[in-house]
Amino acid sequence: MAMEGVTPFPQEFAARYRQLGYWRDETLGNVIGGWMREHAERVAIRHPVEWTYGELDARAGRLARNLLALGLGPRSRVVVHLPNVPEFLELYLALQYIGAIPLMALPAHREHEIGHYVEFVEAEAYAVPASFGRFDFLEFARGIRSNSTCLRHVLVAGPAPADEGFVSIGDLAEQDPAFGPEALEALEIDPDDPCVFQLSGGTTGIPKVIPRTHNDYAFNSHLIGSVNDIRPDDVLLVAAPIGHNFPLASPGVQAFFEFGASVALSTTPRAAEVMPIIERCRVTHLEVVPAMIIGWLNDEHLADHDLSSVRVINSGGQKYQRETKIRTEEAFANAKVQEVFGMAEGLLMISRLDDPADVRYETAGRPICPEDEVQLVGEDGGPVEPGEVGELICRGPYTLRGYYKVPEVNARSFTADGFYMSGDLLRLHPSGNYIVEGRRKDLVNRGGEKISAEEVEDLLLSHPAVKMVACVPMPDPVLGERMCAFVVPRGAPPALADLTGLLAERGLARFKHPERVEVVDELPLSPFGKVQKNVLAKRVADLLEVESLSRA
Ligand code: AMP
Ligand code: DBH
Repeated sequence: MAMEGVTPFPQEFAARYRQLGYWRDETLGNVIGGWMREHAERVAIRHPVEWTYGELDARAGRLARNLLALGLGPRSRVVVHLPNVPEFLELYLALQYIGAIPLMALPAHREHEIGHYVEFVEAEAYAVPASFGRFDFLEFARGIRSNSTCLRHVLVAGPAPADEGFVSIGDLAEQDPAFGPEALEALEIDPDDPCVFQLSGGTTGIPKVIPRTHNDYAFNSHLIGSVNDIRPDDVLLVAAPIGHNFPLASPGVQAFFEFGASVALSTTPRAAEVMPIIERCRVTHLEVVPAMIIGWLNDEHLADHDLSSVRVINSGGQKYQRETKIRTEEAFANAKVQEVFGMAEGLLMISRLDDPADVRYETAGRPICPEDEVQLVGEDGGPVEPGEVGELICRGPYTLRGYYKVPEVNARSFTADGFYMSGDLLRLHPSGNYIVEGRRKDLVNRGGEKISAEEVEDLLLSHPAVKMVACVPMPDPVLGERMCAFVVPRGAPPALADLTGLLAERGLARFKHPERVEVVDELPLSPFGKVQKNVLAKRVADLLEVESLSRA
């Protein structure tokens, strides 16, 4: 029986994906467990600890059985709110071994997001770091737990406080479990169940949860791993939030583990911390968003380190300009840039390392699987002429058929025949690759992190000085875009700090706060009465241009 709230793939599609050997009907836990045994003597994690596959697996196995003893098991939901620490990996494996479903929160998420996710997926456990940066995660977890009707356990990376229900992940990975290994073998886990809940950057007031199944997720990382020139002695640097689909599985940690290669974890993307790791661990692969690379290219630490080990740079999440790609290849002299056009919903496009330089520089690549069905459609839903810009719609063996538990959103996010409507505007290049031209969806792409305008507008409307509001992207040389709020005031116009003060109070993650406010008498409306956000985006872009000219 399909899990409630999860839209299954139609029978005939599932049968075809099986017949083609794409879906193996193995749980992700079994697949990963197989790699752990196959590569037992090799190094799995190089930084900040050095663990072999054998050690990582032994820890994850004990943790898994101790989690069973806590009452977690197949289909239990666990909100994972961890930075790039080794505990993330042991917990991810352990949850896969017991068929529990981690929801991949970002470290920057706060009350507004976490509180919602915990209740929405009815999480039984919540994982936080004992300490990380200046934010008090333990105090935060106490609040989340006391407000929750479902949460029973707080799993802590680092020492756990004495509070009831708080346990240390490291302790559970080291203590002798009550159950033997046979307890894991006896579990019944359906490979068509979700193995992970990814988050959509999304466009709705409430962020959407993406169920990725065991069958589809194992296939996803396997296939994209096969076009990344991964060799057993290679090392992947993980500096973006590890739970995100890109560093986790596109190709990410999952594909590197399949090859018996290693990962090096950095809790920050700052050049001062990352460059020494690249040098010391002889990192071969980077997975970055353009904003990260641009930050590095402008950082003095780059020149101080030997970066000659880097061969492959996957960049995704946001458009990566040709000039930046060229500068990147100058800075990392032995590396090729490969652009990934990805989405937590599934479909992955990538340019190939042996593509002509022009294709690698100009395009975002092409789908990784022959069964990825990709169409570019016009406003009327019909296909556009080759070479014309259209909205990307897609379906295939690792693309979701529905968001979790939101039938009304699904009704407008998918076509009648199950294509996911991405909201991205693309054009086909004569080489058969795609060029990203823009998007139709209402979000701001801030350095690869997507911010739903509606989510922020909904909160801002509760400010007494805000009568109407429209949040739009404004250009930024490093992040690509930042958010500007156009506000029609009620009474005295609010300052930016008034708005961000309210958002902070509501517990909205900081990266979603607008960074500029423009007070206006009215919002421009289309003949249908819809706010014309493109007009506002153009207006703020022009303002920025004038301001930069007057500074020059
Ligand atoms: P999400 O649905 O939150 O996983 O975000 C996926 C979205 O990120 C895509 O639908 C695109 O809008 C954007 N995106 C991902 N990769 C790229 C890329 N290489 N170039 C431009 N946009 C991208
Ligand atoms: O932006 C994304 O969501 C993304 C980008 C590159 C992604 O999910 C991925 C690769 O898997």
